[in-house]
Amino acid sequence: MVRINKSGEVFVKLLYWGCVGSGKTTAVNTLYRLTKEGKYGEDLTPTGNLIKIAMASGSTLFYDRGIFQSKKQAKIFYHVYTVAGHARFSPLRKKIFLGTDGVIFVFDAQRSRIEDNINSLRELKNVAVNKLISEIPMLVMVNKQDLPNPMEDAEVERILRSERLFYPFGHNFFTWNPIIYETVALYSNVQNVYKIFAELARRTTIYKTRNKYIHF
Ligand SMILES: Nc1nc2c(ncn2[C@@H]2O[C@H](COP(=O)(O)OP(=O)(O)O)[C@@H](O)[C@H]2O)c(=O)[nH]1
Ligand SMILES: [Mg+2]
Repeated sequence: MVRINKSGEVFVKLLYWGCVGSGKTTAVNTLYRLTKEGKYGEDLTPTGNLIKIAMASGSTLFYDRGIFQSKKQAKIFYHVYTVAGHARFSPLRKKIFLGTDGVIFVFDAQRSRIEDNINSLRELKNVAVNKLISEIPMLVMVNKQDLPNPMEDAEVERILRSERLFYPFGHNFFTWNPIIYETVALYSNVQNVYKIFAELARRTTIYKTRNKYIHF
């Protein structure tokens, strides 16, 4: 939940979720580098360093966490987390999800990973108990577009529809359907990493206002 302290600072919690190895940590690393360099006139600036708690393999052990501050609205801080994707860390993911204001689901675009992606998506749905899209904005990365024969956004949209995470035209939530971004999280070849983050931040702010006045 968005928290505000006495001096009016606003804290927003955003989460990258997805199966092990889909590119969550890489995406946050790249976001950190892009915003730190500030080459592209991004609104965000990182405050402090990224905290990464990893196994020897480089795989996330507990979570990664970074804090980004908005330059335009200096009182807004985004606390960004990634979950550890290994199946055995399911209880931990549930804890990290608590209080989340927005989610980026990271699909691995490699076809060999379809089942892992879907299992991870189902776990997220389960943990979020019907709040995705209706109360918690969600966007989707189809990551690793630089690898051969990647899954495309239209294919992922079909999966979201069959998981009931994509509302039909005319539905109240239609305009809040997840946007699906084809991405490359690697800094060297980056594609859409900042764009998706900025859109999630934007939606989170709108949802906050909306949820205050509109009850579902
Ligand atoms: N080719 C390619 N590799 C990627 C991309 N994103 C991440 N990776 C690689 O995938 C592996 C797992 O990435 P990581 O960020 O640790 O995954 P996480 O488990 O979701 O945090 C690493 O070797 C990354 O370098 C991408 O967009 N393209
Ligand atoms: Mg990781």
